[in-house]
Amino acid sequence: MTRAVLSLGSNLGHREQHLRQAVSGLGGEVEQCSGIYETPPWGDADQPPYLNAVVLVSDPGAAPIDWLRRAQAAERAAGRVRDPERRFGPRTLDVDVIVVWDDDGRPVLSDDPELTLPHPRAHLRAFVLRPWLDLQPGAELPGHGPVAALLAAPGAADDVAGLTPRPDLALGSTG
Ligand code: A4P
Ligand code: MG
Repeated sequence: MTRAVLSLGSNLGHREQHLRQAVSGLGGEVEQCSGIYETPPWGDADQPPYLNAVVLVSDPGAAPIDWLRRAQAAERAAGRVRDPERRFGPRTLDVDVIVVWDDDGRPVLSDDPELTLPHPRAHLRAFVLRPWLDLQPGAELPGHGPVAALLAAPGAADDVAGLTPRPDLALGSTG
């Protein structure tokens, strides 16, 4: 049994549809979906704005690596094309594994480049932390502390004001 927080992002094509299709194909139980935020591009400014959201998922039969495999399958299904020259460039769908908890509720820690846990850049990203906090107000990012504090810290704090809630859009179930 594992639970996971997955982040979803899209800035090409029918962005909302890409996010919704990803959620419907993750398997296991989608326990909670955050609201959707419109966010300015991070890391590579020369691209369209993103829609971002996070989901809380669980599956009695899923190992941590299974969440990565499912994330990558969702990206392929959205027709994502990787540009090796643009690491942080535009994409129909990006699904990242932010944190995974084991059967006992302990966070899984990994420095394996294939699946690094928690996600190595999550603590810097308002577009991950803000929707996650909406779902779990007491959330903690292992090794970094409370998500609420990270959102107030230099790095993410400057970006929070740029996030625009999109209550006109939804992932399909309520958070
Ligand atoms: N990998 C290792 N750990 C993980 C993990 N915890 N979750 C490996 C997901 N993947 C993980 O990922 C590169 C490699 O990371 C994979 O081989 C995987 O095994 P990728 O999906 O092939 O490449 P990527 O998506 O270009 O890299 P990455 O690191 O996911 O990109 P980022 O850092 O997510 O940047 N701005 C806004 N506003 N919103 C966004 O969503 N997204 C990006 C993408 C840039 N700017 C953005 C947004
Ligand atoms: Mg990714």
